[in-house]
Amino acid sequence: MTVKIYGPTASRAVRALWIVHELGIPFEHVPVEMKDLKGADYLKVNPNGKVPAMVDGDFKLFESMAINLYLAAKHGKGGFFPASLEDQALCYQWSFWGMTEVEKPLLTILMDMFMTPPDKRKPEAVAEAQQALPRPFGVLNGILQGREYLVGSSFTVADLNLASICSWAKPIKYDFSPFPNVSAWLDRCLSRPAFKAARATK
Ligand SMILES: N[C@@H](CCC(=O)N[C@@H](CS)C(=O)NCC(=O)O)C(=O)O
Repeated sequence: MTVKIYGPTASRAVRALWIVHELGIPFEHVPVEMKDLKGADYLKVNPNGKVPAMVDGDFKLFESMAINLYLAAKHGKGGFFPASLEDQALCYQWSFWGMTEVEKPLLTILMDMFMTPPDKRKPEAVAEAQQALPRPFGVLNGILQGREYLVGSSFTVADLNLASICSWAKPIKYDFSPFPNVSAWLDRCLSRPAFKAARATK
């Protein structure tokens, strides 16, 4: 069964495209345009009118982290989705943590820099977002001390999910100099061929 991934590459859909490339499973990319997300056809796929969404046979799923954890659990080999319940829980932990602690401030800065007209920019919101990031990045930097990956000793869905969120730090040129372990880990994850292939998906 071919998994369908909905959403333009230049959206959070790239997270799901990364994982299908990483897993090497057959997939169909449906690059539904942002202007069509609230149309009746797409609302049947994801009633929230957001991307990404995934369809696997009769099964529909939305939320990027849930899609990736599902696909990793279903197809992950060689520890990409770890075997032990504890290590699986750590994959959920880092995925939820990325969404709750890191995604919003990074997105605030990204949107302000690239999507917001100059007269609509909100320097206070950007300053608040900049202030929020050192705390989680400090936590991550500590966890990554002396280790290459978040869970066990190899690349897992935890790394993929969190790195896909943290990748937004690149276009905003976030200064990782106080967090060298995060910087090295992020470069390690984003240099994977599957991430590059995901970004090149048409
Ligand atoms: N928490 C959701 C967020 C989905 C989301 O907001 N996606 C954006 C694109 S990156 C979207 O569909 N925006 C259109 C809209 O909000 O109307 C996820 O991670 O899948």
